Amino acid sequence: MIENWSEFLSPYSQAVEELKVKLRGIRRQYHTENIHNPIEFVTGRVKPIDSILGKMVLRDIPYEKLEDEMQDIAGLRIMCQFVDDIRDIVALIQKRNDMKIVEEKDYISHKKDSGYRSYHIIVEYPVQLIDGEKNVLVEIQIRTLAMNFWATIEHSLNYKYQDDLPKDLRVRLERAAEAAFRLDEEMSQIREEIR
Ligand code: 0O2
Repeated sequence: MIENWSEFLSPYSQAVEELKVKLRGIRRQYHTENIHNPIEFVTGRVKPIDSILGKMVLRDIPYEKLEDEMQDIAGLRIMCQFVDDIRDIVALIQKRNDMKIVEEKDYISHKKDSGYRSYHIIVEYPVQLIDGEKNVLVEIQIRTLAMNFWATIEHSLNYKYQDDLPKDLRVRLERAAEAAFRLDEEMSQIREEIR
């Protein structure tokens, strides 16, 4: 059992707040230097308690293993204009020394069965607390605006249907994901031609 949820979640909130500032700082620097900005916008959240509890049941995660096995209690999302921007952001995160990458999941080259595409990086991030340093896991999702458009709507539709969408609707969503990906490809090609 978690006796005090706000105490348990507090380092995660701190990690999210700090990383939002840092990632938005990178965005600002690109803007100031007047070079193509790979970051369109950044969002962050701490997973709501009911979602944590739901995922614990779904993935059979006991309380003792929550910190190690639930990698997305703290989540950051970076939205990019182009697929190539995602590679740039990944390279940028790989070079940083204020966080340690523990896992990378490339759902762009290997999309999920649902059609979902995004690049996920799980990092270990140290937060400074009054009783010392604590490493927390943070999931950074990097995706294009088109991938985000699809994922946001698919997530809310699935939520309404409690993850039990009829097969024909799932097939249509998969097709919509492909259409979003083709849109990304077309936008990249148009950009290349303009260049
Ligand atoms: P939230 O917070 O509501 O977004 P795995 O065991 O690898 O299948 P795991 O460990 O949960 O699953 O990690 P995964 O799949 O790498 O990342 C989970 C998060 O990625 C999800 O969080 C979503 O944010 C996003 N995601 C993964 N698959 C899909 C998908 O098919 N559609 C959409 N819209 N998003 C997806 P949560 O837990 O769903 O919660």
